[in-house]
Amino acid sequence: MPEVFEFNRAILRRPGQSVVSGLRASGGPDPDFAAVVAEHAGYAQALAQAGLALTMLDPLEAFPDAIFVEDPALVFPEGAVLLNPGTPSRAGEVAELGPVLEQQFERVLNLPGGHADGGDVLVMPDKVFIGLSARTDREGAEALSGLLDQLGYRAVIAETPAEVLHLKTASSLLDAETVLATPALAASGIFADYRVIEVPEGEEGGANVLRVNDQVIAGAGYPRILDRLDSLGLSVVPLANSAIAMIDAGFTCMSLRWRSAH
Ligand code: CIR
Repeated sequence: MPEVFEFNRAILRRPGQSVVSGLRASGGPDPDFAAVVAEHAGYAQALAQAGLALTMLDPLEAFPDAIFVEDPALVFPEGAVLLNPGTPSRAGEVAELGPVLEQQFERVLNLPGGHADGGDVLVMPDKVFIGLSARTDREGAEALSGLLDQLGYRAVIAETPAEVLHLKTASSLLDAETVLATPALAASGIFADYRVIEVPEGEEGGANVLRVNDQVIAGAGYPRILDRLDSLGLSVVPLANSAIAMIDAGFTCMSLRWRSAH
């Protein structure tokens, strides 16, 4: 049985010029477009080097945040889920991804109600956490829980600390038993069934890392997280992300990843 972090395919979307107007929770200046493009290309290259075949979608200038493909949708080997992003400017991204997912998946389910962002969904081997946030409401979380049940996954709905954008802004899967989490999220107790590695104080912004096959992609600007992951015996790929971080990017949200049988 493959691990939940074993993937052979991914969908990404190339940034268009409008990406510099992407949403950001704490204000702040626009990132430099060329720097965003370079960081996105570095990320794509890391996924390819980890063994994934990439589908690179064209930019969508009308949707500045469209590079974050794992918010309007989720994918599993058993099928894809089209969600309903919890911020109005991103709602139209769903219709753009629908036909792409219809081509790649036999089953594509639609969220029947409420709002949910893929960034609030953390897939563990035995369950799928759905975090309640400013983007994912209870109606959406419960509707998504029902869809996951149809795909054979058990969902657990959890609170997310108020100051974080998404559940996965503050937590990441490292291996089948281990999560990386900010102290605030760890303290909530939702990860009581797992080994929890707490992000060192001052590096909370680096809690979103991406385990993909035998590699862990992590932000190059978080030396203590990198050391900690390395000391766990993980093969760490540090990537520059200071430009995309200005529009609240995470490594998990910039691709839809799954294991395909063909
Ligand atoms: C947004 O606010 O929607 C984007 N600027 C960033 C989305 C990042 N996605 C994620 O953490 N899952």
